[in-house]
Amino acid sequence: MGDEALAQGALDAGLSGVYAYPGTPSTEITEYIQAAPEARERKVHNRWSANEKTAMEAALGMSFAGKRALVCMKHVGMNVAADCFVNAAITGVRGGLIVVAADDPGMHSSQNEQDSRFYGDFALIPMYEPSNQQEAYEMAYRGFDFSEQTGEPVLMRLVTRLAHSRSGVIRHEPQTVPALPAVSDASQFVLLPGIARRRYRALLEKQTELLKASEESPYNLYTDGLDKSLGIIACGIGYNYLMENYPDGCPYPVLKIGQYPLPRRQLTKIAAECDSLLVIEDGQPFVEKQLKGYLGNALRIKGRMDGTLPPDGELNPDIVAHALGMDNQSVFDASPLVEMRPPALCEGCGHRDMYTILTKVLREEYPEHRVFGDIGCYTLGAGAPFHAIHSCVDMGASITMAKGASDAGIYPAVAVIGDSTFTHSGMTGLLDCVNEQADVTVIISDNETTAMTGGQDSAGTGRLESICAGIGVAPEHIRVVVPLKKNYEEMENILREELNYHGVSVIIPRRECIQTLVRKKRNNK
Ligand SMILES: Cc1ncc(C[n+]2csc(CCOP(=O)(O)OP(=O)(O)O)c2C)c(N)n1
Repeated sequence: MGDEALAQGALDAGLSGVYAYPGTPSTEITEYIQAAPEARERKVHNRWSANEKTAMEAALGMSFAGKRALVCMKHVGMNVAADCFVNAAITGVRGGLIVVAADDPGMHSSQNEQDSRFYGDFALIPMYEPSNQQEAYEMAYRGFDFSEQTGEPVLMRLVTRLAHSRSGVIRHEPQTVPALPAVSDASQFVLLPGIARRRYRALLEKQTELLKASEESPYNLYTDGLDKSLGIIACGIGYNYLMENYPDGCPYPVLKIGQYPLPRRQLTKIAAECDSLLVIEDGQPFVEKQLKGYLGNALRIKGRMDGTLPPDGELNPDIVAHALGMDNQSVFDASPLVEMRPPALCEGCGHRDMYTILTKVLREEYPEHRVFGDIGCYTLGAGAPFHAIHSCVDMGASITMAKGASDAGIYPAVAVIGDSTFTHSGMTGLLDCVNEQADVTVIISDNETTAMTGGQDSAGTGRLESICAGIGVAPEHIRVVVPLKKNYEEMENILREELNYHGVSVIIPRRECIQTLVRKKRNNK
């Protein structure tokens, strides 16, 4: 898998630690390192972090100490890590630091399809975008050196189709990298305004060096073509989608982009040679927009913005063929044959019992209720048969949205959040509730794992009650129940009591995820 190739590249480059919070399609990078014998032998750090921001900060700390660190997250994780991420460009790094953002064009398992390349551009750091698994390996293998040379973190952008598809990969000799000395003049990392201004100017000056590196990069490849009526700029996996349509070579000049900032020299060359340009990029029109700035409007630029390619969703070889006036049907369309099956909670899942009681009590006795949901398996409570939640926005938003709605007079305001999401970013919202004695009922549906992404460890397992008490929830309003049919009456009573209490209460229905339970039983056998 692209994820695994990247992980192996990082290991072969002398990685000292991976820091990550699970998120599709990035999860398998960390899982691969967790399972790798060489990671165990070399004691490469590989435990899950509480969220993407803590992961990013820990990796920066490892880099500060002179060692090579990898941070992995899905695209929306970049929003969580952004504060440290953007400032890490200003502090710079010591040990090589690669930040992986795995984007999900087409939203296979995400709530948006934002393009992480904007983050790299915003932070003014170099970026890699592999077009295949081998490049994912190469970029990780060489990226730490590049990060150490430039003194900057490198952002590596993947997309789902590359992260999760498979190919053979040729490895290089594993490197044994002596750790660099830790930063001794720590003022580099002390972003007081006087230092930050100086560092920011240095970062701006470094852009010339980064541009030169892009222009000389083997990942930015110009291939000439006879037909100059069109020039094609193909980014990352977009290059694969293009070349699948031309097994004998593309008739048009092609500029393959795998490294940013955009290589100005090659862009000017292809623009000067061709009558028009087509930009093929998965995600948002990141390059297409910049081209209009580089090249002005004199040249016709086609892509997602002028409708040559669709403005949203994942690209594929057929969509690219269509944009080029060809009618290939290489992708088999199974939709007429397969009935749509919306995802649903597993049979035997504790979230089901929680929703059974919650919807029963709320619908029968509190018709004005609103339930603020969160992100995890329990988001499936939005669908049939429960139709139980009225919002799902971002990780942690259930508690804080319930608070805001309660502040605005909604009663009862209920939040439903999972255990991993609670420790990811729900805890701080709970503190806001406690500080204002908000009238909210928080249900932490605890299956003792991070189930949605495949059952990774959950940071607060075994400690949720003490965390809530530590935050200041009154101990008598922290209620633990076992969500099973035989306990329905007790669950109903507890829910009613806490809904009628006009302060902060936390109900924790706790029962192990049915999937991890089955897996454990199978492994024990
Ligand atoms: C910022 C961000 N990071 C990661 C994810 C991926 N993700 C979706 S749900 C989830 C965790 C859910 O775990 P938990 O809250 O315990 O609920 P469960 O799935 O176990 O019911 C993760 C990591 C995401 N959607 N957003």
